[in-house]
Amino acid sequence: MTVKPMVPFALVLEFRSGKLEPHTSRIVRRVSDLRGAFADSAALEALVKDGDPVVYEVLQYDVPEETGQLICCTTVLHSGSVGDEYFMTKGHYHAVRDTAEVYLGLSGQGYLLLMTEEGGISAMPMSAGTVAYVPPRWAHRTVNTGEEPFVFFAVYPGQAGHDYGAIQESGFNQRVRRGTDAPVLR
Ligand code: PAN
Ligand code: ZN
Repeated sequence: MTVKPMVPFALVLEFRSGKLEPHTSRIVRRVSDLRGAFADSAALEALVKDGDPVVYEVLQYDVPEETGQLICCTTVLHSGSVGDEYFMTKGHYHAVRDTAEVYLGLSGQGYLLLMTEEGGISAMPMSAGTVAYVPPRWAHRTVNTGEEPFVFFAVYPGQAGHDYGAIQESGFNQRVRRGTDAPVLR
């Protein structure tokens, strides 16, 4: 069997907006796509009725989903909240658990929440210039705690895949809420 070699390529990443050109896929997640993720489901349904705003977008340059490849993408997580809980991503484990990921903060601010199936727990604040390492086996979710979009770039192994089901069933072991003067992490 002959493997067709890939051609090198360069992409243009706009740090402030997270615009990645070219990209081959764009995922848009609205409040209605995050049913079950936020504690206040009545507040969520009210937002869905009131226009179902976009919570985040992911721009990705797809390469073959196989060992040896690296996938590059940006996430633009908008500012907002459902009840007193800040807008956040669905969160996932990688389907192939032994795969890591690197996040690079580009603009805005937020938190990266992490947990393991054995009850491990971690949270790190992120802003422009933060390089966060997600080790293999750690589920990860980001939260926008600022008034501007929270934008970050990510690189992860081609074979990783995404397992959303485990988080949908068990939930995440941390939440970030709007406090009187600062975000409250619990
Ligand atoms: C990121 C995430 C992205 C959206 O690219 O996929 O921020 O979050 P969800 O996938 O949890 O909806 C990543 O971690 N990729 O592996
Ligand atoms: Zn990931």
